[in-house]
Amino acid sequence: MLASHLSIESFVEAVSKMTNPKEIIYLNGSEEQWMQLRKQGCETGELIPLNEEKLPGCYLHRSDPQDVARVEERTFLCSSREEDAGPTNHWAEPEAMYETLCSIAKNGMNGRTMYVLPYSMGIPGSPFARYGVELTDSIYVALSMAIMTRITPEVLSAIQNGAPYVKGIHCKVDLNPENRYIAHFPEHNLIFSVNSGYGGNALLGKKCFSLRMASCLGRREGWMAEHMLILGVQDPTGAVRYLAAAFPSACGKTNLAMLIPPENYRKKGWKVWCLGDDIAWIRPGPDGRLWAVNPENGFFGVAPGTSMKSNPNALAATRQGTIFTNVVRNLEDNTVWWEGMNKTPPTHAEDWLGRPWNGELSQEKGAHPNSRFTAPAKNCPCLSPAFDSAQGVPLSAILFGGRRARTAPLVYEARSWAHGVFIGSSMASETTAAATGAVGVTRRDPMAMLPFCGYHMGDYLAHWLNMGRSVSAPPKIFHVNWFRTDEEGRFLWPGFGDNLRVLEWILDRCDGKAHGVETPIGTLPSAEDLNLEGCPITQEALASILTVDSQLWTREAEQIRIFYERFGDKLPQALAEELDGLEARLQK
Ligand code: GTP
Ligand code: SPV
Ligand code: MN
Repeated sequence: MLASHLSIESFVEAVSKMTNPKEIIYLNGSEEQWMQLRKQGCETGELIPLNEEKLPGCYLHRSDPQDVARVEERTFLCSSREEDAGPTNHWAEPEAMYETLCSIAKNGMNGRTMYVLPYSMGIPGSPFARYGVELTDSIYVALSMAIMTRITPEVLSAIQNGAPYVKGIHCKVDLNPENRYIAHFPEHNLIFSVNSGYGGNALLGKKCFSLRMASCLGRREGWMAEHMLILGVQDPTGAVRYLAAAFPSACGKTNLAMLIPPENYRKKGWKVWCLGDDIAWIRPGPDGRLWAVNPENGFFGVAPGTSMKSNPNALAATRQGTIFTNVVRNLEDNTVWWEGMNKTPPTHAEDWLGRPWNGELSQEKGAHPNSRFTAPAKNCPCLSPAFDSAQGVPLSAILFGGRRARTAPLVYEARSWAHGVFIGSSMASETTAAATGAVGVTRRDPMAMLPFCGYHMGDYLAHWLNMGRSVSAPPKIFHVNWFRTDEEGRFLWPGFGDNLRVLEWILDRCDGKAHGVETPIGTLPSAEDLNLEGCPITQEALASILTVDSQLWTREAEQIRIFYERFGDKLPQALAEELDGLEARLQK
């Protein structure tokens, strides 16, 4: 299985010899097969059918209580040379890791069915599509992949006819967290995941393939695989311009991608179109711009906080054909609920663990903070007409951002592509529940790719610099922060739909139309430069989020210098110079 290419038949045979399933089923994407699987999932208890009238085709899944998020500590890059994994990845020697995994997976599918999932990331047959085959013993994973990727008979025949594909082995074994491994073998074109059934650990087309493996491919082939949403902003003239934005997990990508403009904007004809909420593959186009496609076909979104007020489009997307994971089950009408959906939690319900739960009386939260929905993209009311376009959309701007309670202002513009890469490389965010570990700790997360980059982060930053140099009209780069708080920890910026006010300034900057104020960290709008008609924010709060505190930033620069030391001589010289430049401007 370490051969970089195997016929699908040989791959299936080798894995079934090892894992010993009771049967093997090839899934070809037919509705009949999916129906059969849903039925079986209900019989095994993996799926709980929900109210057919209110939530047609929707199911609830409860994961193992110890298997509720990505496990970065147990995620490995198995390149033959340790230095190719770099200082920010866990590395393991490929042969040794492979042996370990084979011994864990030995007879691991005993008594279970092995499903063969030939899938495409991107439109099958398009030049940008990449194929994968996931072998899994989880009905939940198979049905989730059916939503998140494109599975068609054409993909299977292309693979049978020799098209390259990424091999994926996923085996639940006994879900023992101590024996959990998410391992990537980029040189062997293999992903091997054992003992988890959850999201990014198990839906191998997502983070494992579309980011870790694809970032390696992109480096070789001259494109980029990024943890980014893609959206189109339509202005009152009807023109649509496209942006991509990298925020770390649970920092607002799905919400921004499906934004509903504030009322005064809507009245004038503004509209936002969603192309993707998590992953972007970006390449140079013939016109000298960078073009982006979303390789996914669905949304694996954070449930808590999703409401008619915050994100009606996401909520609408979950009203049919959706699988909910680890949310509250409302027993009154067999529907679902989570914290932040509305102010009336069900009183007769089950929490994410399936225990009796009363939303008025229970002390504990009902839904897990990283509970999710897996919803088909086509359900989204604001899905862009360009969603199925094979060549993707041209990017006007790239945004970086994260959760920063202090330090980072609402928005600022990079001075150049290299400065933008510097901003992305040094971005930081407070950790969330999307990965196991402490929540709320500030960590540097270059381009929101720290857990997802498939090779040395220093080489990755060099690739970014090269990509900008390789095109004549690269997008402009900005940094945003919706998460500034006051002394009491309350958000200062209203966020959500009001974020369009920031996007408008950004797009006007791209057109050379908007005014900005130069500061040591980049160009900021002044309060007058933003359209704040109808915006619920005080002048005082606004002043505070549009200020650059040079003391805080001097400390920030010191911390970036410490972070950069980790990359040693792999740190691109241009970024070292950008840091020197920032320090020099701050001292002036
Ligand atoms: P992943 O799927 O993990 O990659 O997450 P994501 O980046 O798509 O994050 P998502 O949009 O699901 O948002 C996560 C959390 O941030 C939710 O609880 C949202 O309610 C909250 N959030 C999103 N946008 C904003 C905003 O503009 N302001 C504030 N205060 N919170 C926001
Ligand atoms: C994230 O954690 O960034 C996600 C969810 O989008 S997962 O698929 O688990 O990676
Ligand atoms: Mn994500």
